[in-house]
Amino acid sequence: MRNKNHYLIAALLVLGIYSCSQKEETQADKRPNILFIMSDDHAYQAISAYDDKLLQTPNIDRIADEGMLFTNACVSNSICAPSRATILTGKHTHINGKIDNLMPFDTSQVTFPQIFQQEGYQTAMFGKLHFGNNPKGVDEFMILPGQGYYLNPDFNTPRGDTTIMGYVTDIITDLTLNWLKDERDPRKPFMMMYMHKAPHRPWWPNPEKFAEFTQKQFPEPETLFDDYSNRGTAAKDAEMNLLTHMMYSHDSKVRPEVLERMGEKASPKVEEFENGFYGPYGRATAEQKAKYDLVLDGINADFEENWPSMTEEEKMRWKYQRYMQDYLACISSVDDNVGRVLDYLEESGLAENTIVVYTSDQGFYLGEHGWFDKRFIYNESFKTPLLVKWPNVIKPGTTEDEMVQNLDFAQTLLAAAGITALDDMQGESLMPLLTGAREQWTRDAVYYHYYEYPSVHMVKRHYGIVTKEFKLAHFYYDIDEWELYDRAKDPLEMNNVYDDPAYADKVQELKLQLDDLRAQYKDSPELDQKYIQIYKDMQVKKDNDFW
Ligand code: SGN
Ligand code: CA
Repeated sequence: MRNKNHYLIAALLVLGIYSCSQKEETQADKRPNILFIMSDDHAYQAISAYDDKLLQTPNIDRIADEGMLFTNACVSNSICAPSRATILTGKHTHINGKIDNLMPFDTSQVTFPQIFQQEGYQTAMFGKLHFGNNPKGVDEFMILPGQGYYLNPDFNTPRGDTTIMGYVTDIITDLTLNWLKDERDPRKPFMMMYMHKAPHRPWWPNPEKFAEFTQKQFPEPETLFDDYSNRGTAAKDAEMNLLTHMMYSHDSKVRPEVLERMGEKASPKVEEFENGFYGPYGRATAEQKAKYDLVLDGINADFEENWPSMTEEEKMRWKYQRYMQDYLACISSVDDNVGRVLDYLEESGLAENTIVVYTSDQGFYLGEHGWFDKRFIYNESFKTPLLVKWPNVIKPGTTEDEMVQNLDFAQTLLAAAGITALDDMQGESLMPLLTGAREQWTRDAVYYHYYEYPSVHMVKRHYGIVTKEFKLAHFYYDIDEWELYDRAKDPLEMNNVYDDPAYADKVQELKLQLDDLRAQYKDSPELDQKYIQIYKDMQVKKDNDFW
């Protein structure tokens, strides 16, 4: 009996100690959770916290209302995989080696989720990585292979590949929510990367949003009919104009059969991707197709009837509206789904100790300068949305105009978690800005370098320096041209004042500062040449269809 009691007491003691230590662990690890939300090609012009003339995004806006909106956040190389490599490594692309979408990534490099994992965070990633490799340092992942599909997407997972039926934005959110609800280890803080494919081209909304948004008309940007006359060769030579490069079928969703039937009447003929329309539409089930057809029939009837009699200007306008209808409809789904996740954080009580970041891998042209796509150092693609909330740390409703970059994200998140960043990371922690210690922020200029040329959209190689007041860029490879923009006087960047004598001193000064930045970040003319050679060796062809 005595013995039995003895055992019972011992057992209770052990249980008590165990549950007590469990409790202590929960309470001891006060480090903040991180929810890093990133979409693909989401222009800041399409977030109502920045500008509400195109779209209302009440859920994304909540992050700014409760936190901070960065108005001068930018990327260091405006294209998908390079931006992701910079975010993951905290290094410029000429250092991490992923200078364009095609270069392989050296996976022996440390990516920041690995550091979080080592430091005791539970880590996960759902959605689009578009990196050529599976992620490292995440306890769980389900990612789209390559660009991924909007409808019934495939996923790579640690357990093999799988296909999930439905609309990609909803599915990525379901995966994220399920993990938060069922897989999260309450004893550990989490670092979750929730990354959307939308609104990447070819802009396929879900059927409901498609029906809703095709009923809308959107205001045109001031520079829709830009003729690039006061600029350099690069803007003129780029192949991303709505009228001349946006595709009828692939982009505007005119059925190939309709184009075929119209023949010359559908001119000017734009070169189409093979299977451009049937790529996404072809993945739909009969039931999904029936819903899309209801809307597609209307678009196609309108095109067939009205297009042949339209002027060039009217054609541009028609394409712009079709573009905005689909692009913004995709974002509207992202916004709804971000709302679902924010709601869950609130309901579960997690919100209080969770940093939420919303950003995109870069910005995008929504008809500004007559364009779609990105790549240029000009504002719409150089800048990227950045909204951050962190209860009790960031003052709600704050706007910050300092020059911050995707280069800074890794160091910022690590610093927020109290983790030391790697010495060779090249960004700066945004903690002084987030915590209101602005006087500790010293950077006044950022460095930019774009490489992927010659390739799809034909944006020439260039590097440059950007301050709050000026932007100086050097376009090279098959040209040697400089451009200077006075950001305050010419916010739409319509006039290159590089040769204007009034700016001669400014040019001198910025060139020196640019040299310093190149030296500081270990970029150089030799490296430019090295990457040109590697690109040639890879025999990357113009308009390769891989990406
Ligand atoms: C695809 C797109 C291009 C886009 C690149 C790179 N065409 O090739 O318009 O510039 O990706 O985008 S489409 O077939 O998707 O319509 S990135 O975001 O991956 O860098
Ligand atoms: Ca992108």
